[in-house]
Amino acid sequence: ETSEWYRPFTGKTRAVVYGMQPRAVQGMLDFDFMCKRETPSVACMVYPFGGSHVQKFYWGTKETLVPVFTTLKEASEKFPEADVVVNFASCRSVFDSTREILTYSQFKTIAIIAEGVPERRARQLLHEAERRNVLVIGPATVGGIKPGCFKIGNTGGMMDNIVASKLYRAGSVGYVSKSGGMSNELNNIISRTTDGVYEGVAIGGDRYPGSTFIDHLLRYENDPNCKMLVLLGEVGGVEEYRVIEAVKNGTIKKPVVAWCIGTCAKMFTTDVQFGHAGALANSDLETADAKNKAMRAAGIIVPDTFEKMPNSMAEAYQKLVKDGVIVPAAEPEIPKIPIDYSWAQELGLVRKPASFVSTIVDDRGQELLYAGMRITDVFKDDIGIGGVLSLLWFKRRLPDYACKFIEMVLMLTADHGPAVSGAMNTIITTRAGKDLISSVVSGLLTIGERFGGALDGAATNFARAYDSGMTPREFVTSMRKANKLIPGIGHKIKSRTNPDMRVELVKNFVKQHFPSTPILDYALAVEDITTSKKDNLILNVDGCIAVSFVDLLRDSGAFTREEAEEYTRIGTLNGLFVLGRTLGFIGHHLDQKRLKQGLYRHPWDDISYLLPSLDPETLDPRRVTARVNVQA
Ligand code: Q5B
Repeated sequence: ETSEWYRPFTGKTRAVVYGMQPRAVQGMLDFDFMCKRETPSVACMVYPFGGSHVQKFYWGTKETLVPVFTTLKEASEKFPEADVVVNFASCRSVFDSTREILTYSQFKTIAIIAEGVPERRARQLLHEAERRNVLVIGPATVGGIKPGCFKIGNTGGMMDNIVASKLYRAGSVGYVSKSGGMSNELNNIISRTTDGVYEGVAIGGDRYPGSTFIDHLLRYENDPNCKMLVLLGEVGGVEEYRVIEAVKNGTIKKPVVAWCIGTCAKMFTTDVQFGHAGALANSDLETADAKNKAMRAAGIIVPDTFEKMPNSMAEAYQKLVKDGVIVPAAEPEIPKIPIDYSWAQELGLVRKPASFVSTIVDDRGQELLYAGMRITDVFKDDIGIGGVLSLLWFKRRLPDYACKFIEMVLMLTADHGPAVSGAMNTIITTRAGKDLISSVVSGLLTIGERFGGALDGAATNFARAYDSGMTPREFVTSMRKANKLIPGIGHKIKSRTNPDMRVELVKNFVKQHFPSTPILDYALAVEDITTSKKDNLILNVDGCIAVSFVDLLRDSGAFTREEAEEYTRIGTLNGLFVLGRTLGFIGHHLDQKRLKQGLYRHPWDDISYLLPSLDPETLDPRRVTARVNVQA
């Protein structure tokens, strides 16, 4: 199809979308693809914020990039062939943006989507557009659709609706309506009763639309490819009379099927304002009944009720077919429309194995769930940090004494001074100018078998020894024979004579609250043996927490035996120290920052430098080998 004054949209039309409307743009591109257009109808977008960039869209199943410019000038320079603007600017900014669009002579058609444009402003725009011979569709409209060619923004709804109404290929019926919603109904009726829509425009429900019924019907009348006209008017305004006039004076010769909505207004005792701003009869002339009567009198095909409109359309269409005006074309293959994965999933059409499985938290619903417990209930029930940890680590609520125990562990492992490996690392990293996360992580990385991370090892070794029926002495001997240190035994500064009060606190609490403490008792018996050899070989804080936790896992009734073993195996217990000590590391980092401590350099006199001698023979392995060979 060629581009003519009466044909603003063809299969080659390119448009600028004004405003950031990715869904509408995707809808336009999907429509284009379905219509087998060669190029996407959206040339570019204009959005004043965020800088010029490109946005990714689907073109069928593949992806394509649509440029976004911050100015209309740039868009016009880059795409001089674009002659349509779909203006999504809000009612606040639509006046200025449309006025600017009108200054570019390349734009011949402007669709204005915004609702609530002040009537005075709308009339100013209308006047300016007329002066410049620009077709304005809207305001307050979804726009329009030209099957097989071009779709304005969100017109036609979802793709399945567009397929159902056969809007992917041209028919012979041109329609104009006020309402965007009703234009969808027309798409449906026309597709069922005729060979389909040639073009459809919703002019919008305002009192001063940019173009009116007659503007579009005259285009259709002049377009040889459009054979039959449909008008869906409504109560309010006198625009239908201009159509009546055109039919009467022979300007419109093609058959027109029409109906004016709002006939029920007479059932009300007062004036009725329908949904549209313009849908109010200001005189008898403007009532739907009066307009339907006048249209009928002028020779327009007007059914008795809206429900009978499909019959009227079918009859008018069949007559055109019989007269040879319309030769129904063979139906093309129904295009396959790729649907977005998320939508297909919502419809239950696709399934795929998830790449990730998560069983502890769900953030998708209205409320965040910790292991199924609403975050509001977490606070209502005041479950504390111990309760939250039990939900997130064990996916269950633990008894109160267990939650209290967890909190106690976190509190007493929170810090043990700046001299321990982890705190020292954190401090040095902070003093090297690093950020909180780097400093804390460098501290955490020291946690392991020797420092702070002996819990898992202690739990495993003591439990295994106990379960195997070894006496504490046999256990100590077996570890010595295997040349292994017992995890959870020994401390750098604490000893029997200088007891670690943290260990005392744990022991007392556990003895008082836990149902039974066999592994703790076993570890204390081991301690008796190790401390008899050396005073500092006490059951240390790691060891005491670990064996107590094994007793909790095994005997609290909250876990099966398998679960208890698994939690010991997968690093849960070291997690307690990691979590607790993170409190301290953050404290050390903040402390150093507060004190504005400079870069740390360790003094030479505190490092014993023991290097190899400068004798080249001992440094170079080849010389040593050569000498050995000579001797041989
Ligand atoms: N001996 C903790 O060693 C330490 C023995 C042992 C049998 C043992 C050492 C050890 C196991 C790991 C462990 C957690 C390195 C400690 C913690 C958090 C902290 C830290 C803080 C905080 C201490 C002297 C003699 C030798 C050894 C023998 C030593 N340990 N025998 N089993 N476990 N423990 N770590 O004092 O015959 O003379 O050659 O590795 O549980 O990290 O505050 O500092 O809150 O931040 O340097 O509390 O015990 O002793 O290595 O010189 O050994 O005792 O074989 O025997 P020491 P060493 P011998 S809590």
